[in-house]
Amino acid sequence: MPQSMWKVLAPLFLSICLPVSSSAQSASPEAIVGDFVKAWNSHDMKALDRLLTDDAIWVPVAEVIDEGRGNIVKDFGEAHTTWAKITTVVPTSATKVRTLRADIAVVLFHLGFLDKQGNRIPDIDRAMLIVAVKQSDGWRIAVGQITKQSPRLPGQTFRDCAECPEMVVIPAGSFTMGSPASEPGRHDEEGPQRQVSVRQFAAGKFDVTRGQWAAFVSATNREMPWGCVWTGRSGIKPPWATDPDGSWRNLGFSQDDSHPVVCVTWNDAQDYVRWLSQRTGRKYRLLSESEWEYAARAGTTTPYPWGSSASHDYANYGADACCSGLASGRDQWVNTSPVGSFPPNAFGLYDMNGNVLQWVQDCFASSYSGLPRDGSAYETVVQLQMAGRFSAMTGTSSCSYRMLRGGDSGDPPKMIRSAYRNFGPGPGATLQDYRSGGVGFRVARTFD
Ligand SMILES: [Ca+2]
Repeated sequence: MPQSMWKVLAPLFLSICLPVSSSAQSASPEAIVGDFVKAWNSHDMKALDRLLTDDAIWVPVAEVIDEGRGNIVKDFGEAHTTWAKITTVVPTSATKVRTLRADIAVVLFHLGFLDKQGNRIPDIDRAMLIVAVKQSDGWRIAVGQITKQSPRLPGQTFRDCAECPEMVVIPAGSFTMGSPASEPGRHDEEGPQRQVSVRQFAAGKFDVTRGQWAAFVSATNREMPWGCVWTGRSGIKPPWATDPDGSWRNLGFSQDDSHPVVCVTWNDAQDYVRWLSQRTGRKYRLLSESEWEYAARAGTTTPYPWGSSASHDYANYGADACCSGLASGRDQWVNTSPVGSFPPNAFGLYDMNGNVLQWVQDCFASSYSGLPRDGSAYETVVQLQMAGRFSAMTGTSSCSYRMLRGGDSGDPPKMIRSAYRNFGPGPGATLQDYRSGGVGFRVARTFD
Protein backbone atom coordinates (compact mmCIF):
# COMPACT_ATOMS: atom_id res chain seq x y z
CA MET A 1 0.00 0.00 0.00
CA PRO A 2 1.65 3.28 -1.02
CA GLN A 3 2.06 5.76 1.77
CA SER A 4 0.22 8.36 -0.21
CA MET A 5 -2.95 6.35 0.19
CA TRP A 6 -2.88 6.29 3.96
CA LYS A 7 -4.93 8.38 6.22
CA VAL A 8 -5.22 8.62 9.93
CA LEU A 9 -8.90 7.90 10.22
CA ALA A 10 -9.45 9.93 13.32
CA PRO A 11 -12.98 8.84 14.27
CA LEU A 12 -11.80 5.24 14.28
CA PHE A 13 -8.64 6.04 16.15
CA LEU A 14 -8.48 2.85 18.13
CA SER A 15 -6.00 3.19 20.84
CA ILE A 16 -3.97 1.65 23.53
CA CYS A 17 -1.71 3.41 25.95
CA LEU A 18 0.99 1.39 27.50
CA PRO A 19 3.23 2.07 30.44
CA VAL A 20 6.77 1.64 29.28
CA SER A 21 8.47 -1.05 31.30
CA SER A 22 11.54 -0.04 33.26
CA SER A 23 13.73 -1.84 30.77
CA ALA A 24 12.24 0.17 27.93
CA GLN A 25 12.65 3.61 29.43
CA SER A 26 15.75 4.36 27.44
CA ALA A 27 14.43 2.63 24.30
CA SER A 28 13.95 4.49 21.07
CA PRO A 29 10.40 5.02 19.81
CA GLU A 30 11.05 2.22 17.29
CA ALA A 31 11.38 -0.29 20.13
CA ILE A 32 7.89 0.60 21.27
CA VAL A 33 6.42 -1.34 18.35
CA GLY A 34 7.53 -4.54 20.06
CA ASP A 35 6.05 -3.43 23.37
CA PHE A 36 2.77 -2.66 21.68
CA VAL A 37 2.56 -6.07 20.01
CA LYS A 38 3.25 -7.83 23.31
CA ALA A 39 0.61 -5.86 25.15
CA TRP A 40 -2.05 -6.37 22.48
CA ASN A 41 -1.43 -10.06 22.54
CA SER A 42 -1.55 -10.34 26.35
CA HIS A 43 -5.02 -8.67 26.60
CA ASP A 44 -4.26 -6.70 29.75
CA MET A 45 -7.54 -4.79 29.68
CA LYS A 46 -7.20 -3.36 33.19
CA ALA A 47 -3.95 -1.67 32.32
CA LEU A 48 -5.44 -0.42 29.08
CA ASP A 49 -8.54 1.04 30.71
CA ARG A 50 -6.47 2.84 33.31
CA LEU A 51 -4.19 4.36 30.72
CA LEU A 52 -6.99 5.49 28.47
CA THR A 53 -7.77 8.15 31.05
CA ASP A 54 -4.19 9.43 31.14
CA ASP A 55 -4.37 13.09 30.12
CA ALA A 56 -0.62 13.38 30.04
CA ILE A 57 -0.73 11.15 26.96
CA TRP A 58 -3.91 12.27 25.31
CA VAL A 59 -3.49 16.02 25.38
CA PRO A 60 -0.32 16.07 23.22
CA VAL A 61 -1.62 13.21 21.07
CA ALA A 62 -4.86 15.03 20.34
CA GLU A 63 -2.80 18.07 19.42
CA VAL A 64 -0.75 16.10 16.92
CA ILE A 65 -3.64 14.34 15.24
CA ASP A 66 -5.96 17.33 15.57
CA GLU A 67 -8.80 15.23 16.90
CA GLY A 68 -10.75 15.14 20.13
CA ARG A 69 -10.14 12.42 22.66
CA GLY A 70 -13.76 11.35 22.97
CA ASN A 71 -13.76 9.54 19.65
CA ILE A 72 -10.45 7.91 20.39
CA VAL A 73 -11.50 6.36 23.68
CA LYS A 74 -14.90 5.20 22.44
CA ASP A 75 -13.56 3.51 19.36
CA PHE A 76 -10.71 1.82 21.10
CA GLY A 77 -13.17 -0.29 23.07
CA GLU A 78 -15.05 -1.37 19.95
CA ALA A 79 -11.96 -2.21 17.99
CA HIS A 80 -10.27 -4.12 20.75
CA THR A 81 -13.44 -6.07 21.50
CA THR A 82 -13.70 -7.02 17.84
CA TRP A 83 -10.17 -8.11 17.21
CA ALA A 84 -7.94 -8.54 20.21
CA LYS A 85 -9.45 -11.72 21.64
CA ILE A 86 -9.52 -13.58 18.36
CA THR A 87 -6.16 -12.51 16.98
CA THR A 88 -2.54 -12.07 17.63
CA VAL A 89 -0.62 -9.37 15.84
CA VAL A 90 2.77 -9.15 14.18
CA PRO A 91 4.50 -6.16 12.66
CA THR A 92 4.86 -6.89 8.97
CA SER A 93 6.94 -4.05 7.64
CA ALA A 94 9.77 -1.85 8.72
CA THR A 95 9.02 0.99 11.06
CA LYS A 96 9.29 4.57 9.97
CA VAL A 97 9.95 7.16 12.63
CA ARG A 98 9.55 10.87 12.50
CA THR A 99 10.17 13.25 15.39
CA LEU A 100 7.55 15.98 15.47
CA ARG A 101 8.78 17.74 18.56
CA ALA A 102 11.44 16.97 21.12
CA ASP A 103 8.76 15.19 23.16
CA ILE A 104 6.60 13.63 20.45
CA ALA A 105 7.60 10.98 17.94
CA VAL A 106 5.51 9.14 15.40
CA VAL A 107 6.18 5.53 14.48
CA LEU A 108 4.54 4.07 11.40
CA PHE A 109 4.40 0.34 10.79
CA HIS A 110 2.16 -2.22 9.19
CA LEU A 111 0.39 -4.67 11.45
CA GLY A 112 -0.71 -8.12 10.41
CA PHE A 113 -3.46 -9.99 12.24
CA LEU A 114 -3.20 -13.75 12.74
CA ASP A 115 -5.99 -16.11 13.63
CA LYS A 116 -5.71 -18.87 16.28
CA GLN A 117 -4.04 -21.14 13.76
CA GLY A 118 -1.47 -18.48 12.94
CA ASN A 119 -2.89 -17.63 9.49
CA ARG A 120 -2.97 -14.06 8.29
CA ILE A 121 -6.40 -12.40 8.19
CA PRO A 122 -5.84 -9.95 5.32
CA ASP A 123 -9.21 -8.23 5.73
CA ILE A 124 -8.23 -6.64 9.02
CA ASP A 125 -4.57 -5.93 8.36
CA ARG A 126 -3.90 -2.35 9.29
CA ALA A 127 -1.23 0.26 8.89
CA MET A 128 -0.62 1.47 12.40
CA LEU A 129 0.50 4.77 13.76
CA ILE A 130 2.14 5.02 17.15
CA VAL A 131 2.42 8.41 18.75
CA ALA A 132 5.12 8.31 21.40
CA VAL A 133 5.18 10.98 24.09
CA LYS A 134 8.33 11.46 26.13
CA GLN A 135 7.75 11.99 29.84
CA SER A 136 10.01 12.11 32.86
CA ASP A 137 9.72 8.36 33.32
CA GLY A 138 10.40 7.50 29.68
CA TRP A 139 8.47 7.18 26.44
CA ARG A 140 4.77 6.43 26.64
CA ILE A 141 2.61 5.79 23.63
CA ALA A 142 -0.75 5.91 21.95
CA VAL A 143 -1.66 3.84 18.93
CA GLY A 144 -4.01 4.50 16.05
CA GLN A 145 -4.81 2.89 12.76
CA ILE A 146 -4.30 4.31 9.32
CA THR A 147 -6.60 3.29 6.51
CA LYS A 148 -6.54 3.70 2.77
CA GLN A 149 -7.65 7.27 2.29
CA SER A 150 -5.97 10.58 1.80
CA PRO A 151 -2.87 11.20 3.92
CA ARG A 152 -2.95 12.81 7.33
CA LEU A 153 0.22 11.63 9.03
CA PRO A 154 2.38 14.64 9.95
CA GLY A 155 5.56 14.61 7.91
CA GLN A 156 4.02 12.41 5.22
CA THR A 157 4.43 13.62 1.65
CA PHE A 158 1.96 13.20 -1.21
CA ARG A 159 1.00 14.54 -4.60
CA ASP A 160 -2.63 14.84 -5.74
CA CYS A 161 -1.86 14.81 -9.47
CA ALA A 162 1.16 14.32 -11.71
CA GLU A 163 1.67 18.05 -12.29
CA CYS A 164 0.70 19.00 -8.74
CA PRO A 165 3.28 20.25 -6.24
CA GLU A 166 4.50 17.66 -3.76
CA MET A 167 2.91 18.34 -0.36
CA VAL A 168 3.97 17.72 3.25
CA VAL A 169 1.49 17.19 6.09
CA ILE A 170 2.12 19.83 8.76
CA PRO A 171 1.09 18.88 12.31
CA ALA A 172 -1.43 20.91 14.25
CA GLY A 173 0.11 22.98 17.02
CA SER A 174 0.56 26.36 18.57
CA PHE A 175 3.55 28.68 18.49
CA THR A 176 4.74 32.16 19.35
CA MET A 177 4.46 34.33 16.25
CA GLY A 178 6.74 37.33 15.82
CA SER A 179 10.17 38.16 17.17
CA PRO A 180 11.34 39.30 20.60
CA ALA A 181 12.61 42.87 20.98
CA SER A 182 16.09 41.43 21.51
CA GLU A 183 16.29 39.83 18.04
CA PRO A 184 18.97 41.54 15.87
CA GLY A 185 17.56 43.15 12.74
CA ARG A 186 14.01 43.13 14.08
CA HIS A 187 11.32 45.60 12.94
CA ASP A 188 8.30 46.73 14.97
CA GLU A 189 5.96 45.04 12.46
CA GLU A 190 7.15 41.68 13.85
CA GLY A 191 5.25 42.29 17.06
CA PRO A 192 3.67 42.20 19.44
CA GLN A 193 4.51 38.52 19.83
CA ARG A 194 1.43 36.36 20.41
CA GLN A 195 0.35 32.73 20.61
CA VAL A 196 -1.27 31.36 17.46
CA SER A 197 -2.87 27.93 17.07
CA VAL A 198 -2.69 26.23 13.68
CA ARG A 199 -4.81 23.31 12.51
CA GLN A 200 -3.28 20.44 10.61
CA PHE A 201 -2.80 21.30 6.92
CA ALA A 202 -0.46 20.46 4.06
CA ALA A 203 2.15 22.81 2.64
CA GLY A 204 4.11 22.61 -0.59
CA LYS A 205 7.39 20.84 0.11
CA PHE A 206 8.99 23.36 -2.27
CA ASP A 207 8.08 26.69 -3.83
CA VAL A 208 6.01 26.24 -7.01
CA THR A 209 8.56 25.58 -9.74
CA ARG A 210 8.85 27.10 -13.16
CA GLY A 211 8.04 23.67 -14.62
CA GLN A 212 4.83 23.42 -12.58
CA TRP A 213 3.88 26.95 -13.58
CA ALA A 214 4.55 26.16 -17.25
CA ALA A 215 2.15 23.19 -17.02
CA PHE A 216 -0.56 25.49 -15.67
CA VAL A 217 0.05 28.16 -18.33
CA SER A 218 -0.07 25.53 -21.05
CA ALA A 219 -3.16 23.72 -19.72
CA THR A 220 -5.14 26.95 -19.38
CA ASN A 221 -3.77 28.89 -22.37
CA ARG A 222 -3.01 31.60 -19.91
CA GLU A 223 -1.78 34.95 -21.15
CA MET A 224 1.08 36.28 -19.09
CA PRO A 225 1.81 39.99 -19.61
CA TRP A 226 5.37 41.26 -19.86
CA GLY A 227 7.00 43.61 -17.41
CA CYS A 228 8.68 42.64 -14.16
CA VAL A 229 10.93 44.32 -11.58
CA TRP A 230 14.21 42.91 -10.21
CA THR A 231 14.83 40.63 -13.22
CA GLY A 232 18.58 41.13 -12.94
CA ARG A 233 18.87 42.15 -16.58
CA SER A 234 21.84 44.38 -17.31
CA GLY A 235 20.89 47.82 -18.50
CA ILE A 236 17.85 48.16 -16.25
CA LYS A 237 18.65 51.09 -13.97
CA PRO A 238 17.91 51.22 -11.14
CA PRO A 239 17.60 47.42 -10.63
CA TRP A 240 14.12 47.78 -9.13
CA ALA A 241 12.81 49.57 -12.23
CA THR A 242 10.43 47.63 -14.44
CA ASP A 243 12.15 45.48 -17.06
CA PRO A 244 9.71 45.79 -19.98
CA ASP A 245 10.93 42.50 -21.49
CA GLY A 246 10.86 40.68 -18.17
CA SER A 247 8.51 37.77 -17.55
CA TRP A 248 8.45 34.43 -15.73
CA ARG A 249 10.25 32.86 -18.67
CA ASN A 250 12.40 35.79 -19.74
CA LEU A 251 14.67 36.88 -16.92
CA GLY A 252 18.08 38.51 -16.78
CA PHE A 253 19.46 35.34 -15.16
CA SER A 254 19.24 31.69 -16.10
CA GLN A 255 16.57 29.40 -14.71
CA ASP A 256 15.43 25.89 -15.60
CA ASP A 257 12.22 24.08 -14.68
CA SER A 258 13.55 23.15 -11.23
CA HIS A 259 13.86 26.78 -10.13
CA PRO A 260 11.00 28.54 -8.34
CA VAL A 261 8.73 30.49 -10.68
CA VAL A 262 9.05 34.27 -10.26
CA CYS A 263 7.42 37.35 -11.84
CA VAL A 264 3.98 36.09 -10.81
CA THR A 265 1.33 38.33 -9.26
CA TRP A 266 -0.70 37.49 -6.17
CA ASN A 267 -3.67 37.07 -8.51
CA ASP A 268 -1.65 34.64 -10.65
CA ALA A 269 -1.09 32.58 -7.50
CA GLN A 270 -4.84 32.68 -6.73
CA ASP A 271 -5.66 31.40 -10.21
CA TYR A 272 -3.10 28.62 -9.85
CA VAL A 273 -4.55 27.31 -6.57
CA ARG A 274 -8.06 27.53 -8.05
CA TRP A 275 -6.87 25.43 -11.00
CA LEU A 276 -5.25 22.87 -8.67
CA SER A 277 -8.48 22.67 -6.66
CA GLN A 278 -10.61 22.12 -9.75
CA ARG A 279 -8.19 19.54 -11.09
CA THR A 280 -7.94 17.50 -7.90
CA GLY A 281 -11.21 18.12 -6.05
CA ARG A 282 -9.12 19.23 -3.06
CA LYS A 283 -8.96 22.60 -1.36
CA TYR A 284 -5.75 24.29 -2.49
CA ARG A 285 -4.93 27.83 -1.38
CA LEU A 286 -2.06 30.01 -0.25
CA LEU A 287 -0.74 29.68 3.29
CA SER A 288 -1.94 32.25 5.78
CA GLU A 289 0.83 34.42 7.16
CA SER A 290 0.65 32.70 10.55
CA GLU A 291 0.69 29.25 8.96
CA TRP A 292 3.72 30.35 7.00
CA GLU A 293 5.67 31.41 10.09
CA TYR A 294 4.59 28.30 12.02
CA ALA A 295 5.75 26.12 9.13
CA ALA A 296 9.01 28.05 8.66
CA ARG A 297 9.91 27.90 12.35
CA ALA A 298 8.99 24.20 12.56
CA GLY A 299 9.19 24.32 16.34
CA THR A 300 12.16 26.70 16.58
CA THR A 301 12.27 30.09 18.30
CA THR A 302 15.64 31.20 16.90
CA PRO A 303 15.85 33.84 14.14
CA TYR A 304 16.48 31.09 11.55
CA PRO A 305 15.17 27.52 11.62
CA TRP A 306 18.76 26.25 11.73
CA GLY A 307 19.90 28.56 14.55
CA SER A 308 20.76 32.08 15.56
CA SER A 309 22.96 33.15 12.66
CA ALA A 310 22.42 33.32 8.93
CA SER A 311 24.42 30.75 6.95
CA HIS A 312 24.89 30.17 3.24
CA ASP A 313 25.09 26.47 4.13
CA TYR A 314 21.34 26.53 4.78
CA ALA A 315 19.82 29.07 2.42
CA ASN A 316 20.21 31.13 -0.73
CA TYR A 317 20.41 34.81 0.10
CA GLY A 318 22.51 37.86 -0.66
CA ALA A 319 25.22 40.14 0.58
CA ASP A 320 25.20 41.63 4.06
CA ALA A 321 24.34 45.05 2.65
CA CYS A 322 21.04 45.32 0.78
CA CYS A 323 20.42 44.36 -2.04
CA SER A 324 22.46 42.12 -4.24
CA GLY A 325 22.89 38.38 -4.63
CA LEU A 326 25.93 36.56 -3.31
CA ALA A 327 27.38 33.10 -3.98
CA SER A 328 29.23 31.69 -0.99
CA GLY A 329 30.06 28.08 -0.07
CA ARG A 330 27.09 25.78 -0.57
CA ASP A 331 25.09 28.77 -1.83
CA GLN A 332 26.35 28.91 -5.42
CA TRP A 333 23.69 31.28 -6.69
CA VAL A 334 23.54 35.04 -7.17
CA ASN A 335 19.89 34.69 -8.24
CA THR A 336 17.41 31.84 -7.72
CA SER A 337 18.56 28.30 -6.95
CA PRO A 338 16.86 25.02 -7.90
CA VAL A 339 14.27 24.19 -5.21
CA GLY A 340 15.57 21.82 -2.56
CA SER A 341 19.24 22.80 -2.90
CA PHE A 342 19.56 23.24 0.87
CA PRO A 343 18.59 21.05 3.84
CA PRO A 344 14.89 21.01 4.84
CA ASN A 345 13.60 22.32 8.15
CA ALA A 346 12.22 20.06 10.89
CA PHE A 347 8.80 19.85 9.19
CA GLY A 348 10.39 18.65 5.95
CA LEU A 349 9.95 21.95 4.06
CA TYR A 350 12.62 23.35 1.74
CA ASP A 351 13.57 26.97 0.98
CA MET A 352 11.19 28.57 3.45
CA ASN A 353 13.96 31.06 4.21
CA GLY A 354 15.68 32.62 1.19
CA ASN A 355 15.63 31.87 -2.56
CA VAL A 356 12.33 33.64 -3.36
CA LEU A 357 9.77 35.61 -1.38
CA GLN A 358 6.47 33.74 -1.08
CA TRP A 359 3.04 35.28 -1.46
CA VAL A 360 0.72 34.46 1.44
CA GLN A 361 -3.02 35.09 1.71
CA ASP A 362 -3.03 37.97 4.20
CA CYS A 363 -3.73 41.65 3.60
CA PHE A 364 -1.30 44.24 4.93
CA ALA A 365 -1.14 45.00 8.64
CA SER A 366 1.72 46.87 10.27
CA SER A 367 1.53 44.89 13.52
CA TYR A 368 -0.05 41.74 14.91
CA SER A 369 -2.39 43.65 17.24
CA GLY A 370 -5.94 42.42 16.69
CA LEU A 371 -5.01 39.87 14.02
CA PRO A 372 -6.43 36.31 14.03
CA ARG A 373 -4.89 33.82 16.46
CA ASP A 374 -6.46 30.73 14.94
CA GLY A 375 -4.19 30.33 11.92
CA SER A 376 -6.62 32.01 9.52
CA ALA A 377 -5.57 34.80 7.17
CA TYR A 378 -6.16 38.49 7.99
CA GLU A 379 -8.34 39.85 5.19
CA THR A 380 -10.10 42.81 6.77
CA VAL A 381 -10.43 45.82 4.48
CA VAL A 382 -9.46 49.01 6.32
CA GLN A 383 -8.23 52.39 5.15
CA LEU A 384 -4.62 52.61 6.26
CA GLN A 385 -3.39 55.46 8.47
CA MET A 386 0.38 55.11 8.39
CA ALA A 387 3.34 57.10 9.69
CA GLY A 388 7.09 56.95 9.21
CA ARG A 389 8.46 54.88 6.35
CA PHE A 390 4.97 53.68 5.42
CA SER A 391 3.34 57.14 5.36
CA ALA A 392 2.84 57.06 1.57
CA MET A 393 0.34 54.22 2.11
CA THR A 394 -2.05 56.42 4.10
CA GLY A 395 -5.52 56.42 2.55
CA THR A 396 -5.00 53.17 0.63
CA SER A 397 -6.78 49.90 1.45
CA SER A 398 -5.15 47.18 3.56
CA CYS A 399 -6.15 44.57 0.97
CA SER A 400 -4.59 46.42 -1.94
CA TYR A 401 -1.41 44.79 -0.58
CA ARG A 402 -0.65 41.20 0.33
CA MET A 403 2.06 39.90 2.61
CA LEU A 404 5.26 38.28 1.38
CA ARG A 405 7.44 36.04 3.53
CA GLY A 406 10.79 34.29 3.50
CA GLY A 407 13.18 36.71 1.80
CA ASP A 408 14.90 36.17 -1.54
CA SER A 409 18.29 35.54 -3.10
CA GLY A 410 19.13 39.26 -3.16
CA ASP A 411 18.11 39.95 0.43
CA PRO A 412 20.57 40.51 3.30
CA PRO A 413 20.61 37.98 6.16
CA LYS A 414 18.14 39.81 8.41
CA MET A 415 15.48 39.73 5.69
CA ILE A 416 15.39 35.93 5.52
CA ARG A 417 14.66 35.56 9.26
CA SER A 418 11.57 33.48 10.06
CA ALA A 419 9.91 36.54 11.65
CA TYR A 420 10.71 39.01 8.87
CA ARG A 421 7.69 40.47 7.06
CA ASN A 422 7.51 41.95 3.59
CA PHE A 423 4.64 42.84 1.27
CA GLY A 424 3.72 43.83 -2.25
CA PRO A 425 3.14 45.71 -4.42
CA GLY A 426 5.93 48.23 -4.25
CA PRO A 427 5.35 51.93 -4.95
CA GLY A 428 3.78 52.73 -8.33
CA ALA A 429 2.39 49.23 -8.91
CA THR A 430 -0.90 47.52 -8.12
CA LEU A 431 -1.58 44.06 -6.77
CA GLN A 432 -2.88 43.15 -10.23
CA ASP A 433 0.36 44.00 -12.05
CA TYR A 434 3.12 43.71 -9.46
CA ARG A 435 5.60 41.12 -10.68
CA SER A 436 9.10 40.71 -9.27
CA GLY A 437 12.04 38.48 -10.10
CA GLY A 438 12.37 37.88 -6.36
CA VAL A 439 8.76 36.83 -5.73
CA GLY A 440 7.17 33.42 -6.14
CA PHE A 441 4.81 31.38 -3.98
CA ARG A 442 4.09 28.12 -2.23
CA VAL A 443 0.72 26.37 -1.98
CA ALA A 444 -1.22 24.97 0.97
CA ARG A 445 -3.99 22.38 1.11
CA THR A 446 -6.79 22.20 3.64
CA PHE A 447 -7.85 18.77 4.90
CA ASP A 448 -11.56 18.00 4.82
CA1 LIG B 1 22.98 33.37 -2.96
